[in-house]
Amino acid sequence: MGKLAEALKEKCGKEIQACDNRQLYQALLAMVQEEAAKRESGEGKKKIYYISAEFLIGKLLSNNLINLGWYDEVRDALADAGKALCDIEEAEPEPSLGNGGLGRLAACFLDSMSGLGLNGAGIGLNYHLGLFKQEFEDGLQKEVPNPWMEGQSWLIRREVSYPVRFGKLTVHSRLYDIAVTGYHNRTNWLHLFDVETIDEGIVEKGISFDKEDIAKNLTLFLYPDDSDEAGRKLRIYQQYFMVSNGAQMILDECVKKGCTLHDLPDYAVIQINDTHPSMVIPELIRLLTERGIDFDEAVEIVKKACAYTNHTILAEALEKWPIAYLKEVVPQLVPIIEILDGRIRRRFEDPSVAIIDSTDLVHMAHMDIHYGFSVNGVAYLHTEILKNTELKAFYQLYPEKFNNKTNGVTFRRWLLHCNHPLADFITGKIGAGYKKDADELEKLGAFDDEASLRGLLEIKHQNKVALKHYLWETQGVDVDEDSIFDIQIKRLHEYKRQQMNALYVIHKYLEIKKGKIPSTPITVIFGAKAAPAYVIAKDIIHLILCLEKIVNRDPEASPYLKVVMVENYNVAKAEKLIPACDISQQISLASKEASGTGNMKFMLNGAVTLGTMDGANVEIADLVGEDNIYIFGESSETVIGHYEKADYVPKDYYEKDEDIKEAVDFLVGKEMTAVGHKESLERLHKELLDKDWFMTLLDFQSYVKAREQAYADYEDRISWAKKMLVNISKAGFFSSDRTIREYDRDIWKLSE
Ligand code: 26V
Repeated sequence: MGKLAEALKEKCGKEIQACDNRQLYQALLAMVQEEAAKRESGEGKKKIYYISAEFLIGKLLSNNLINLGWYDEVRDALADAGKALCDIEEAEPEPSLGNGGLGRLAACFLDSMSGLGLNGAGIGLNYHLGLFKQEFEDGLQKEVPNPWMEGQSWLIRREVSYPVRFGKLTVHSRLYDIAVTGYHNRTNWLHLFDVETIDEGIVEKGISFDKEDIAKNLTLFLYPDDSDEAGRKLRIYQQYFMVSNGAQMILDECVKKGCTLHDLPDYAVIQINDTHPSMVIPELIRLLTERGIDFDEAVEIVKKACAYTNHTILAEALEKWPIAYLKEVVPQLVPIIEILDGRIRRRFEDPSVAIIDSTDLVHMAHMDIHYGFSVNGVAYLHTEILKNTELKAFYQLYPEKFNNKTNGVTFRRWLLHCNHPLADFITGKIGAGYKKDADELEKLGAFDDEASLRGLLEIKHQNKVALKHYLWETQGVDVDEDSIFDIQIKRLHEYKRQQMNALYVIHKYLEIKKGKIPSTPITVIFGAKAAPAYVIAKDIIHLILCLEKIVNRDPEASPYLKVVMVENYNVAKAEKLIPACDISQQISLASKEASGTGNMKFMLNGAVTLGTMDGANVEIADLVGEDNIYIFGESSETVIGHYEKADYVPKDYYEKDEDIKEAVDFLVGKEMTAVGHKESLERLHKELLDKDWFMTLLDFQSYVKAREQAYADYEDRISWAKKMLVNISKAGFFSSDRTIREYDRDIWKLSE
């Protein structure tokens, strides 16, 4: 019996065979935690603090086993006792501490920081119920709480607490840590702050609760509904609670290491992940002055320590808080923000760069740009748009602050863990070096002989069979493993254009009904949560659920076309869907998707992208070449031009194109209204015809054409497998290890 098997047996207090999966999970969790703590390292004077309102870390057991180098031994020891590690994984609840891309990116970054041995930590909040769990009821999304901390979890309670003052109310925090094991490297910590007075009992129907009772609700949910004033104020409470704790902790840690505070930038660099943590700037200034530093010097210190990442150009997502809300929630910051704003107004005439605008809104991003030393976008195109359009005035003031850091994903989770057959296949061809140095994947490109390509197809097939079983067991839908798996999984937002994908499904369905049968059957899979108050997004979910009913129940169409809407899409589901995908839908309106990271995960797992020239798709296209990607749609320049001229009229497209008219009108036709809610479908129909803010109809025909081309090309499996091979072999650039090295080289400079 191996060492780990012995240890596991001892931890369980009985034979492995005699334990159930839950007991084994808990024993393994405890063993991992002990080992992770041993690998903690305080090494490094300067430290990167990645502050983020979201860390979408996913399940941790298997990933930690891989990072510790324990995976194979534990899997084999369990197998010897008749147990399967994948069943034990099912016993682990998934923490849902993020909405989507931004939170998952933060988790990938932590993994890479530890894996590269960088001195770093994450700082965030410990939401008890996280993001809501999605259930489908009567064709609609229903939100229910998602408790994830029951029983033993990865959280380690620390004897660390800070006072955080909101006007007259002071709350005392409690720190919980989660170990971030590095791949064959050091352990860093994810610090999650919480309050002990949280009361899950105040949750009423669904996810509604008393938004005013701060001591009971502060860390109850991730981003509670901000469609009303109380919800928006609660967000400010959460954000300040996060940054005040973070700032106090950073100062304490630095002082312990010998920092005089005057030299804080030699000890700490703070990466502000979007604007949610922006109040860390005035908060640090406040704390530094409280500790005896002169105001002007405090401003200079903070300017050298803080760097800002922008993750979106959508105006509605760029946070602007009414100063009245800040006066109520964080009165101690308001005079500081006013001084910061005053200085900017005296320096620059242009009112568009002010922090507080003429309507008394505080522009959080403006504060970050003026009072931080770095501003980065998350993909080449996104950074260019920031410099030339959205943040042009700022770029002219501070060209030296702007830089690009194209996103990446951790290959430990998104290849080694989620796709064992593919990882083994690659190791068999090029050795294991790519696990540490993702650029080595390039070597795989040489294996384009027929036997290797058939090997790749076989692995994809195997993964499709696994997904078929999973979908059958979890949702009772039966999909054909020999069909094309065409997948769009991401948050639901109009700019991501799930509605365009749905219109294509309608178009295809109608073609099949007219007798035009696809050569290979098609399975269209969606997974998406909509923000609870985002009405049109929920209408789009309703549309997809209606199509699922109509198409799958139709005996004429369903042998050739299936629609699946995966319920409660989350990290664990992504890990099952991505390895099984043939076609990766990345169809946002050009200029709107800052980067996307799902696109990278799909490519790495051998899916071929069908996408617009948006976000990181542009870089994927550059790397794989036009034969290995399906690009369609108007360019970002054209789209930006339409917005500037306000000359896009969706009705023009509807009226002059029979296919579009037919697909759009299907929404309110008798088949749909027989299974769906008329009000919702009519609202969506009207939205598409009268507004279509994200120009679905503009790109529809070129989308159909590109999609048909992809399906036609799929018929030649060997040439398709070559496209898969190119995609995998060119994916090395999208390792978050590369991204993090660039952050360190250009922004953090930890080892200088
Ligand atoms: C936030 C909100 C909040 C208010 C309502 C509408 C709305 C719409 C979008 C957002 C996005 C927030 C920022 C975000 O998650 N950005 C994503 O960041 C990823 C990591 O950089 C990137 O890959 C995605 O393209 C980008 O959308």
